[in-house]
Amino acid sequence: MDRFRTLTPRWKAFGLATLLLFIPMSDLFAPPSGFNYNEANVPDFSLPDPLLDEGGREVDADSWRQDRRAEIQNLFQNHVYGVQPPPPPAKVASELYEDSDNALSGAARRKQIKLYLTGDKSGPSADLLIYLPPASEAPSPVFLGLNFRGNHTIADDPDITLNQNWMRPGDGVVDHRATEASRAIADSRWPVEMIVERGFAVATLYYGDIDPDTDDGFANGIHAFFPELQQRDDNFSSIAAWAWGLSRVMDYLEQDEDIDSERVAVLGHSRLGKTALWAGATDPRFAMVISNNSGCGGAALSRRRFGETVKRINTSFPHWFCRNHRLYNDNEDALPVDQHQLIALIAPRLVYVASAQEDKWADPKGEFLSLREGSPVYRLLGHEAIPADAEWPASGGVIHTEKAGYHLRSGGHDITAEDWGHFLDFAEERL
Ligand code: GTR
Repeated sequence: MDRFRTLTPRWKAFGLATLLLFIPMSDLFAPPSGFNYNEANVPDFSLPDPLLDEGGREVDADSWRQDRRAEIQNLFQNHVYGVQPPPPPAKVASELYEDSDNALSGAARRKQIKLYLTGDKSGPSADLLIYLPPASEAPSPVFLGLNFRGNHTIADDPDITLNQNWMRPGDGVVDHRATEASRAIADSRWPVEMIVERGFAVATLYYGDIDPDTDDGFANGIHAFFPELQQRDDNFSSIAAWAWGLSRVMDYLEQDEDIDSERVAVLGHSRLGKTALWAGATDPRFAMVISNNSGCGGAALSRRRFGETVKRINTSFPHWFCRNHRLYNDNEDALPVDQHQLIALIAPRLVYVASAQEDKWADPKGEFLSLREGSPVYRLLGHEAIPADAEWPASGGVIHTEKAGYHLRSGGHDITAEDWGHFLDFAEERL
């Protein structure tokens, strides 16, 4: 290993490429063993009906809006994601510290903003990076998403502030801090030029600015400001914290004249896709919600127990969900909700679920089914999402309807320019 470290980057790349030639494609995407990846072994289950309330009464459009929607949101809060603090009384404070209309060789305008999440300049802050279509006169619709490794990783742009906060280990991270070597490592996930060229802005911030992604007893990040929300079994989890942070960004976007805050699509990949869904469910200001490969605890139905399970996710990441969620380890049928009801909470707003064929760990079929099984609520409210008789499409398949989008990309767990192409096609027509 030490020898490998001393090689030049070019030799490293050559070595890795040669190694990859000898690994079969199927092994590259191989998910953890000991879990079910066979459709025939998915157990029988029945899903809780979003249109029957807790007392077993049928719900109509009025009672959905008045009672049932809140009932389901509370169930998710109590049993899955935990509570969130209320919005701070003083709205988020912000400082635009950089603005250039000549970013990415003139392809975009770039703004960098410090957001004070509790509205208090001595409190916690996050760095928001926004790319806008150049010379746009009208406010732009925007895709807002958290990123995994700092804003400086999303584009080949030396003027992006290098993140200083704690990070999980990985490329270009030394002693849990980003280094210059991590610039642009995630640029394939954020095709900024393509997005702004199609008239959309893109806004992003590092999720660890809100809460470091580690099981640390909720002692830091935004959690440190709300210790009283931890002494309970529906405690303020990390996913709830990241979602709460997205709502604070929305508070800011409502004040930014370059942004059309009625047209904000909140999106996320993987754990950040779970987060985008919960943010969309809890904050109706998001006009569109996009889950990319969000899997267990995101778009995938928990009762299918295909790929990652409730027990596994609560064991590997005890801080992501609230403590009550552990009651459902190996006990999914007892959950009072399943993830199709998370989709239902987004109705009648736009919702998009993207899956990848080889991403078995995330249960791509289960992601589709929860979108379809959440759709009766759209129909109740007079709209179409995914028709009840729609089948899971084959790899490469795309379904776009009035209110819902789904596609199944070939390949593995990732968010790519191809995924973005579909999001843009959908948003261009409907957002
Ligand atoms: C995995 C986890 C998934 C997914 C993923 C990610 O380890 O099991 O649920 O969230 O991490 O966020 O990249």
